[in-house]
Amino acid sequence: RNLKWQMECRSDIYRHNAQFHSIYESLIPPEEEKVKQKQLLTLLEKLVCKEWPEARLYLYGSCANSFGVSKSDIDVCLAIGDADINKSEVLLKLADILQSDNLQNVQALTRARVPIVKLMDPVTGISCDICINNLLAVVNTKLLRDYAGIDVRLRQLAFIVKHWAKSRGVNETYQGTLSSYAYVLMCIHFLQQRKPAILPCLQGMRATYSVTVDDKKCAFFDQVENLRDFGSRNRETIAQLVWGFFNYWAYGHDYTSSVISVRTGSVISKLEKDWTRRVGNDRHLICIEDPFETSHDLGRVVDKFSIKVLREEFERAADIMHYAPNPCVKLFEPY
Ligand code: 3AT
Ligand code: MG
Repeated sequence: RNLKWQMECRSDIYRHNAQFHSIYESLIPPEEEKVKQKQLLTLLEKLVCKEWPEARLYLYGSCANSFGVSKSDIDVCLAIGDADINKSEVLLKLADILQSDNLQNVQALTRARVPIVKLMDPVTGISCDICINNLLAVVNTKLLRDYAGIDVRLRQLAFIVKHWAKSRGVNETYQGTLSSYAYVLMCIHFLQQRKPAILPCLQGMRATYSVTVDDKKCAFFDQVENLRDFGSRNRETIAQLVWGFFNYWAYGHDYTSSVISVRTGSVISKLEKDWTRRVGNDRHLICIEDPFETSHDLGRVVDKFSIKVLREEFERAADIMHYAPNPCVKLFEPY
């Protein structure tokens, strides 16, 4: 009877794994979306160059970090060499230029935390946010993309986690839950911690890429095509990793004293970062260190109410992965 039970468990594991795989596949954006994004970027470059010939446009965020699901908006950064420009003026000017070229819903949000121009391109149907000189975001986009190039399980895990977070309403920074960027860092960190590790710590290796942005040195190993075998000694499947991820954030993480750090590939202490008490609005109830802006805690948006929501959601997800007969359905049920 024991053997029969073991066989049933094993077939369940295979079935769940196949289901997670097909959810992942269904979230990957089709190639024609990439083509349309390029088309819009080319149009924007043409318009911007007329006014600022030296300027450059970079894609960042999920359309460029390889963690974008189908039908995402695109994030664009306008890099104008001059650091002394008045961002609001540039944004208003930019909005003017775009408006007169048939782009729709053009809006300059000059007072936002990250000031942007929003627009919708009626030809491709793509919505887009353009910010100015936010080069740190362009560099962290590259770091995420490079990690994704090492082991496909990162992209699989992050797609499932992002899909879960959106379905459960815990991907809303204005409501005190976490950004997509924070969730991807949590996935990278988790895979750095597996035994054997599935991901290395790129910032702890010999730097093959190095730039200085806003006086911060951003350096890491980026020849990831040489790291394709890195995780091969670890044979964990995507279903096991999804379970492990939620289990860690539900029952394994020390919320009182720990900070997760992709930069060091380890867990570090709140004490060492001086993140032990509330300063202003930063409560540090869940601590996720930004890989480059190391004084920046991506969990700082979380307050005493939303931490409860988050932790209950992690526990719910872990318990579903453990006990539910059909975790792939239950996990993503709308809240
Ligand atoms: P979605 O698919 O749009 O949900 P995304 O990866 O585009 O995911 P966001 O729209 O939240 O994520 O952010 C866009 C990019 O901006 C991602 C990252 O490169 C940068 N970014 C976001 N939040 C922060 C932050 N708090 N600190 C530094 N960079 C950030
Ligand atoms: Mg985005």
